[in-house]
Amino acid sequence: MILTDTVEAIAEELFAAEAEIQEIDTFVDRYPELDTNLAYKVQERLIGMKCTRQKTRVRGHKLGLTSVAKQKMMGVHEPLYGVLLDDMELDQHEPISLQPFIHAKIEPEIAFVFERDIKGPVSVPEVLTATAYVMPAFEIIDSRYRDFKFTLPDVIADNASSSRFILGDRIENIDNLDLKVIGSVFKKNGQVMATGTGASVMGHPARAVAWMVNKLAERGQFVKAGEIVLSGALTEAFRIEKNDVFSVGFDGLGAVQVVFTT
Ligand code: OOG
Ligand code: MG
Repeated sequence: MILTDTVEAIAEELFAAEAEIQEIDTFVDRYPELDTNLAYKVQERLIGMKCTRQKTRVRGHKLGLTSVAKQKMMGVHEPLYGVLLDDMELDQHEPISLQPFIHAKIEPEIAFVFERDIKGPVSVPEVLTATAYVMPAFEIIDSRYRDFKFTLPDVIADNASSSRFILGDRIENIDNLDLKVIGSVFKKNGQVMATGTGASVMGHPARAVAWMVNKLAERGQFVKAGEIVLSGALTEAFRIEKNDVFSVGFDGLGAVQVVFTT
């Protein structure tokens, strides 16, 4: 089979798995040609299908596996990136139904928005000076793969397990905030599940952003002004059960809380 057929077949299977809320087998054994590079091509094709068929648009980008906690949890020791779409955003004040998910998990993140386009090569200080504002955030991830298990090319193809995201209030002035040392407390139903600091994310969340921007540049892509970038979970992710309430509080960034139903 030629590579464009592989890309098309994998993207179709991933699209259907999400639409039908059905977990599927990973692809690396079935398509030995699926390496990281081809996997990003699948991701791009999958995003194209979603934009056309779901009439949605690109809203930003996400990083994944940028913390040791997440890399250990998933057994994948390299970061990756994916795309956020308009229809993935949920409101922090609306209860969230678990109906659309296969086996969703939730994780705390710091979100960035930039005042101008940023193209690689870019440094950490350049990312910070281009930042318009940051927000505390939750990401809901939902792997399309059986038992939430995958290799790096599989999870890249699956748009980095993207499913939904929830943003807190904006912090416009980050000059007096050191994102590296801010602490976060992640709670489920009032109980502390995990804590983290900005430094958990590749030493500094802006370093994760710079890493992605530089990777995007290799593919001729960039982050546009106004797009949202999720810099990756600070802690491990937790499985969401019906009626769970999750909150995350960050020093100096405020908090986000989300309530799930059935
Ligand atoms: C891959 C996505 C990881 C993060 O923030 O680490 C991610 C996964 O764990 O399913 O979004
Ligand atoms: Mg994440």
